[in-house]
Amino acid sequence: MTLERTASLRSMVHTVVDDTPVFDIHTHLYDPAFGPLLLWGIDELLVYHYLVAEAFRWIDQPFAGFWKLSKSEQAEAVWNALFIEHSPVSEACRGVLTCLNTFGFDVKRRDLASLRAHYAKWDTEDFITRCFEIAKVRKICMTNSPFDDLERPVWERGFPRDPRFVAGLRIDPLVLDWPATAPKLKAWGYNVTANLNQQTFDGIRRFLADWTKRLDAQYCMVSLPPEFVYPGRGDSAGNATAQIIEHAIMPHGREHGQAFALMIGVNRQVNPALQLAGDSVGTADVGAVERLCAAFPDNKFLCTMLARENQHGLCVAARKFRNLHVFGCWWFMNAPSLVEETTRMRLELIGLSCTPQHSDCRVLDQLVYKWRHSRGIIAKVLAEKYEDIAATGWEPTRSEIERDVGDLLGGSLETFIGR
Ligand code: RAT
Ligand code: ZN
Repeated sequence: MTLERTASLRSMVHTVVDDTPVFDIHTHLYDPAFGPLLLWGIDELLVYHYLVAEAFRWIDQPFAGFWKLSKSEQAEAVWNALFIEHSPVSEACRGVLTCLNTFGFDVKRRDLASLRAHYAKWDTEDFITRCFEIAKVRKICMTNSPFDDLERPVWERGFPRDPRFVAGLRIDPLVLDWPATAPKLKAWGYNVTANLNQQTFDGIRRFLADWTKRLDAQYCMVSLPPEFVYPGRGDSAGNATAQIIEHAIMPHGREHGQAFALMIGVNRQVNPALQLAGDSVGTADVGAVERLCAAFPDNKFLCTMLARENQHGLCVAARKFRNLHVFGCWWFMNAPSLVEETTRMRLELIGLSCTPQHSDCRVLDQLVYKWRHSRGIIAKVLAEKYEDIAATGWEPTRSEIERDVGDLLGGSLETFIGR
């Protein structure tokens, strides 16, 4: 290929990746019907737990003192520590600047008060539309937990759905802490006991079926610690997790054609004083995922792992099991250098049959930066791969590139989960 053709191929790939609407398959955003649960604005951006963890590296104050501050005071503390007293070079800080810059604010003024004044002019509905348009997001999947006391009553009441916000049924307490969860299900009218017997599994299945229907859930999701193994690990908690998966979630998934999404590798609350920012990472056992995929060939699994060390093994697992779809560069993996190496490795090992990224946004505005940054990396890696095959004479056409990018940005996942 001539240099000119290479440059035009590259620019075509960037254009297509920038312009293709994405289905963001995992976020913590909420349908506007949830009112204050949908977070947006400069203060929410600043108190994002990714930033709070970084700010505490500088803030010389007891953790408890910080948590007693109002949200705007916390935001100011983070702003001062990470933007004013030091340059905001981390990915999470850069993300705030990408948002502000995209919204037309002059970031070089370094003026939090004027940023707040700008934000005060917007209303929620307009802001949602604006963020979706700028980020070119066609729909997002929420994280919806029946165990969340703020969220549950809204679902129980019912509301007209905003089609841009689809639901994901999140069930961590059910999978990880049956002793504490059994009484809740019982209180909600499900015929379960502390004993994991057939009657209990049937009750759990009814609970999953009811909430799947109520949410119109795209998939059922759990986050798991690095110690997660399948089959069970001998102690009672590990065994309960494995049994609930085997006897309730798997048959439920088959009955409803619903994929089970696994997010593996989070060590919860290694520093509880950091609250939501207090979770860490550990290397997990990819073999557990392989054994699940092998044991339940008629179930579909989505999987993302938190440790960099697990990314290669997970890709290889996807080469062995077509009922496994790898997605996202999750949380501590969502740093440009790691997204780039992971995306490149995935394309090299499993081609286009994966979903390179989800946003994990907790604040609506973040759609803008998370997708801008991710698209840049996906385009760069993809262009490199097309250039490599073009060197053999196999030059991809624009419509082939559009097809491929549509798949990477949510299309292949929709096909996989059948939604
Ligand atoms: O990335 C995050 O915001 C984490 O706090 C977690 O919520 C994680 O994404 C999860 O879904 O458990
Ligand atoms: Zn998440």
